[in-house]
Amino acid sequence: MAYHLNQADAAQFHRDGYVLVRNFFSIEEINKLYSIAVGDRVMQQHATEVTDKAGKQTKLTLWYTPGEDVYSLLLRSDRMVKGAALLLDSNSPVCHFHTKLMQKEPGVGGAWEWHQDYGYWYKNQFLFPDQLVSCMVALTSAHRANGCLQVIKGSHKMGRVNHGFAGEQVGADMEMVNNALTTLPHEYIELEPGDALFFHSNLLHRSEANKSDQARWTIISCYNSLSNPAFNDTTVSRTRPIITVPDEALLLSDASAASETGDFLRKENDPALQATGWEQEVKTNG
Ligand SMILES: O=C(O)CCC(=O)C(=O)O
Repeated sequence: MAYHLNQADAAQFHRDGYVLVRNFFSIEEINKLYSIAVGDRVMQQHATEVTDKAGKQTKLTLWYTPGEDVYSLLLRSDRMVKGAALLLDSNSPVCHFHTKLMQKEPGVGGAWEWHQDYGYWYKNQFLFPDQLVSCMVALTSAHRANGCLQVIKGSHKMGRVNHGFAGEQVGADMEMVNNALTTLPHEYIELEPGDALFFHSNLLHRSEANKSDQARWTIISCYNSLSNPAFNDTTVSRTRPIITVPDEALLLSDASAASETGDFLRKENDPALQATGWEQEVKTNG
């Protein structure tokens, strides 16, 4: 039986800005997904490299509309969508903004600078940060050595802080980050495959480069409520309630790799990335 988030989880999320669920997906489920992901040609073709402040690159593949592939069976699963529904500040249906396959490769995978996701999504003109939530699911172990996520616990309560440039990334105003670091706990979120971290769009987070010889791969799905319009965003999946699949689907179905017809990130259409000049500098593989 898959675990479903409950009111105690929601209370933790509202207090800390995140809730960590160990073994949210089983090892069998993650093994199946990860073994497809590492050989997924379409995912690699649509991967994008993002340069951090130190000039290191980290790789991700981002897409919007969920389909029938193995990743979609994870992000559309009852446990994920109901979890998001419980945490979002709205009773309207849950939609899928986007999902990213994060591929932080051994030795080369770069850092993510301190930011709030809403630092990016404000530029898409989403109205309500409380109606946006992300869920990171670990596909490999994520430890300090290979650049696990770090968060400032409770920082979602600060509201949105200003963001500027940080390499090709959007980075939070470091004066406010340092203020937060002197006031709130700084946590390293170490994950094992199958662990899931739901986090608020205003939670300050970062991660370091992968200096180890172990890959650090995760999948991050971002959900919004249908009642949260984005006035500077042309993507469509965020306006369509997710059609959920049973929790068993990921394991039991003949799930496939990504489809050539998927709607992957097109940087020139993404206001958050345009604002950083990303679209001119980023290198797309394939
Ligand atoms: O993968 C990571 O380490 C961080 C990714 C991240 O911060 C993001 O996608 O917003």
